[in-house]
Amino acid sequence: MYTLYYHPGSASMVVHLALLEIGAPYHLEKVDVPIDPQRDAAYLKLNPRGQVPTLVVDGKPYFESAALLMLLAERHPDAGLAPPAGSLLRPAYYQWMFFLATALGAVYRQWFMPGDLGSTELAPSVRDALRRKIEAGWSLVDAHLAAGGPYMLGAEFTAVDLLALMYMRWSRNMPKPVTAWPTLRAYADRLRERPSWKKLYEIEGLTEWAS
Ligand SMILES: N[C@@H](CCC(=O)N[C@@H](CS)C(=O)NCC(=O)O)C(=O)O
Repeated sequence: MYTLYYHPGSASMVVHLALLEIGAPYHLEKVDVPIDPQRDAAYLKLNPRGQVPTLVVDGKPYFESAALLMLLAERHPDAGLAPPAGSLLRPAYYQWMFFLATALGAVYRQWFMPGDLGSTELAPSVRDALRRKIEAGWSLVDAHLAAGGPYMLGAEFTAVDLLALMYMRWSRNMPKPVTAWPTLRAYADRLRERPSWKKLYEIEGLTEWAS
């Protein structure tokens, strides 16, 4: 039994999605963000950064959504979310996981949380630079899928697609949402048909960008 500390629609959603895809038993604990160090001292002991997600595995708490996703994929090989270690697709699996988490995930965080860059509102030049980085990331993914989809690792759906799906959703209110790229739009539509996505919306009470 896993325990997932989550906030609806946040970085925890990819971990939640993976648990649903795997069919593993889990317990949810909702966390209000930003956390209040006074009220949430107990949570800070689980996750010293005060962020979501935190996943408790075998009684120990861990953070970082992409790492948690890879951990779940490894612990449940029958779900087929990761190519086996040593297989031909394993290098591409690592490459895209880390690309998505760093070139997109970390930049989204700066876009949505200007406090990380020391201000309450992003300066126009910084905002523009972050927007261009995010769009460049999506252009690269779009070209990759157009050259050899339908999924990030080719023929088979994997955990990489779950991570991409969460980050694609985060673009929905940006100047150029992913649905503006035809290949990404078709990719997002394909992924949003998965039962895990619909179930996640029900459980987390999400509405926007359902399909
Ligand atoms: N790199 C981390 C980022 C986690 C993150 O930024 N979580 C956000 C929600 S999407 C959060 O907890 N924000 C509250 C805060 O930082 O105060 C991950 O992917 O797990």
